[in-house]
Amino acid sequence: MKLYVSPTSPYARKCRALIIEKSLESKIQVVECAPLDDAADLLAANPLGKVPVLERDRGPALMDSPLICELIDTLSDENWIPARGESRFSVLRQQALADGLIDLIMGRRIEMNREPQVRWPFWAERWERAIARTMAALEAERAQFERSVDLGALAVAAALGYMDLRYGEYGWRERHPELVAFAARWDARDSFIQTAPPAGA
Ligand SMILES: N[C@@H](CCC(=O)N[C@@H](CS)C(=O)NCC(=O)O)C(=O)O
Repeated sequence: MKLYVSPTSPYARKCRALIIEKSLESKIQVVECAPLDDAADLLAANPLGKVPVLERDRGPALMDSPLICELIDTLSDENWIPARGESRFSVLRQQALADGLIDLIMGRRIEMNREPQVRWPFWAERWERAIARTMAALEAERAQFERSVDLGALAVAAALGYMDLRYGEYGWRERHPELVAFAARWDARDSFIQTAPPAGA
């Protein structure tokens, strides 16, 4: 199988880190690409033109990182997504919050990268408020994931890494010091060291 990624994509990082955590590197080849270049092989695999996308040996390619992580989780016995019950929904909910936080950071960044005269402050401010609410929710709910080693915790850690990469000026470590040790534990894992965004990205 082939996983198309970009080196800075936090959604792709979730999938790449999960592959490493589950020692599946020999089953899935990671292929780097630049989604904004609209390469033919990426568009053939994913008409949305987004990474990550997983090209399988059989069956259509899978897009959207939560779906790809579900597939990856089936490839070995050690489960990173509980099979059923409330714990399953808790992990998937943490992933949804984390992915939603990434969506907000990305939306804000796109807005802030526009020329000042075509920026629409309504959106940047709306996303900033949602980011602050989501960070507060993660801090309040940290007991549900801070000691866990599962996809929910991995996704939250990937989102915090993306805060560092694209919204460093928010200063999440100063505002939410209770989350610092959690992030540091994940940053020290081999899966996060190997998938860290390139310097200067
Ligand atoms: N919900 C998707 C989001 C994927 C996504 O937005 N990927 C970005 C890179 S971080 C992308 O490919 N953007 C290119 C584009 O929007 O055209 C997921 O979880 O995989």
